[in-house]
Amino acid sequence: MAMENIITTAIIRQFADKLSAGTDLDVAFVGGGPSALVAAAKLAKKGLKTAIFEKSLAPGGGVWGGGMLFNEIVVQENVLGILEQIGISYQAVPDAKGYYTVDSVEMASGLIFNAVKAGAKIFNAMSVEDIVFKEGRVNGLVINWAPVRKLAMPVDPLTVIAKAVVDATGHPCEIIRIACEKAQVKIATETGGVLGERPMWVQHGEQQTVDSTAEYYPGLFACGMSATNVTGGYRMGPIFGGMILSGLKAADLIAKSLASLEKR
Ligand code: 48F
Repeated sequence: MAMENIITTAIIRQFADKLSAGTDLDVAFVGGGPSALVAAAKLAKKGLKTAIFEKSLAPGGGVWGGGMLFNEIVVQENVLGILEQIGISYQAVPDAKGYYTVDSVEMASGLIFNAVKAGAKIFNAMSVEDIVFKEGRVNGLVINWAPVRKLAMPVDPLTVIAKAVVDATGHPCEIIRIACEKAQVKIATETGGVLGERPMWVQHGEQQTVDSTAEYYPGLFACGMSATNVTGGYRMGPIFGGMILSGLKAADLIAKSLASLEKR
């Protein structure tokens, strides 16, 4: 076989195997921002079949750009342990006890590497355009190549089945909105719908992100900024402790929920 054919068929076979395995999951994340990367790593380490579908070429979401493209982010003391486990370094902010800066490229690449090494599969350049909804439960995702969506090509999507779906799409909370609008479900908020994000208030935003991380409908969870948006929380800008804690909480909630599903 020509060397060109060897390379081509190796890639096609390997990717086909990976994608086939990724169509029947325990947990499917929509979006590969920091909260999803942390949650997916924790779930994969527990032995759950976990994948992230990310529409951009590079997962990492809002981490890469730091604050206004100054590629540094801020984290708080209570997440240093997890950064140390991954091997991500940080620097104390002078005169602000408990706050640290992290190089955003190191943070994004560290979180991605950690998730992949834990066993989570990441499918990049793949856009989630719908959910699988049946028997009163969110059962999976409808996926397509991101460029296909961008170019509005009339190409039918494929489907992923998952016991738990996580909206980790950040500010737009796209998947919860799809559930409300297309499946016409009432989610677990005061109004039964998305409350929408409030303006900047750093301390409140950080805590609300963690508090809002929840299962909003059977089979449908939200973490990170998506959860904040669903519950009408405040935004918080380039401080990321809340995203990491939200990811850890999401992993615990999902593991517990799947364990109770197994028992039924
Ligand atoms: O927004 P994002 O980084 O997720 P997050 O974990 O973190 C938020 C912070 O980055 C930042 C912040 C920090 O304090 O406020 O905003 O909540 O990443 C969301 C990811 O989801 C992808 C998108 O490209 C981004 O990488 N995404 C959004 N919609 C889709 C999607 C979709 N329909 N299909 C696939 N990926």
